[in-house]
Amino acid sequence: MTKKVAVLPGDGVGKEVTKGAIDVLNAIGQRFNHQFEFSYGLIGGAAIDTEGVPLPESTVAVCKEADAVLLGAVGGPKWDAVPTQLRPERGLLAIRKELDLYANLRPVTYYDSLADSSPLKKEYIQDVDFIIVRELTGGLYFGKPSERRTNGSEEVVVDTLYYKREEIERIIRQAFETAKVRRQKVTSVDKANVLESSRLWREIAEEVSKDYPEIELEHMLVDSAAMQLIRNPKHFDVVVTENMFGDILSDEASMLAGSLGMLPSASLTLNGPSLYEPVHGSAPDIAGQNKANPIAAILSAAMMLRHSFGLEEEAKAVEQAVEHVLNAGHRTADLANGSHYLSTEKMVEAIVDTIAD
Ligand code: GGG
Repeated sequence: MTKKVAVLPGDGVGKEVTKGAIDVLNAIGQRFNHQFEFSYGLIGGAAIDTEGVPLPESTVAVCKEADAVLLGAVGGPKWDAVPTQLRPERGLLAIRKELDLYANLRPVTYYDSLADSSPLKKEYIQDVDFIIVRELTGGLYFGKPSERRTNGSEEVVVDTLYYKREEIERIIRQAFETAKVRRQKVTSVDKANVLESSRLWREIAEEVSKDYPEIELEHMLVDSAAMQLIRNPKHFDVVVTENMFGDILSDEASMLAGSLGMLPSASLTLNGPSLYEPVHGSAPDIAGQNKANPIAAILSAAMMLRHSFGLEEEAKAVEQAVEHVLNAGHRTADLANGSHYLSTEKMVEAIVDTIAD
């Protein structure tokens, strides 16, 4: 099988971790006799520096010609003074909109050998296994108006939480479809005691659930969900929520897995290429130091094999190789608790060698 992968390394550690994911895809190609062809595009600060915009048209074209997209990370203090509409993060939002990547799947998996890396006690986190299904192309991050104004002598700001019914329905349907092949439970997270958008969200969740009688649906307010994720994370199977709540809750949930460097994601569309990226950002404090954890990017590549190419055995081979190296005691700096750690490249090498064995 030959597949075209568009690679958007972005900024900071994005470049280092995407390189690791490509090495792993090539190792999978060798072992299972597939060919991955890589083409490259600029996004984020790297694109601002050379093209003056965070998402050049040439990058969109590279993505649309590919079977899937692998993205690193965007952002960094270098672009802090850039106007909001031109910030590196705008590139991320724009590519999501361009490719209609409405469903962001963020699995949170517990690795037994990483129990000591989490600030939480092993008894709370052991066997945690849930997935956050985050709506990715609507809500506060996209609603208009989003601006600063002066109202007489007052400076005011406005952001708009806007959703169409069909946007809510399709993400909730995705959550139920995801739950079908898991433990058959959906937790719909909202703020229905305050927000009108959440009241509609809840109504639609109830409507969609009628098509899935075998699946349990519960509603949870986002503040309560933030607490329950720490208090009783094993309670969750599939968590579905709007864009900003999902962004915040998944960073919180990463602590259950030991580090943000462990969380992969898939951003799925119904038509065209889907996109795969680590949940973490560009980590400017360690960029260029060969110190970043490449596992989130590598596990994102595994999600690409599964969701875009239907290569389940290959995806499992990557996930098993990651588990194997962690069980063997290999750690990057974020997981090492101050003791000896591997560089990004050495961690990639350990995973590639395991796949090749
Ligand atoms: N790899 C993900 C990344 O670069 N994250 C930075 C960021 O600004 N994320 C916001 C979001 O995911 O909505």
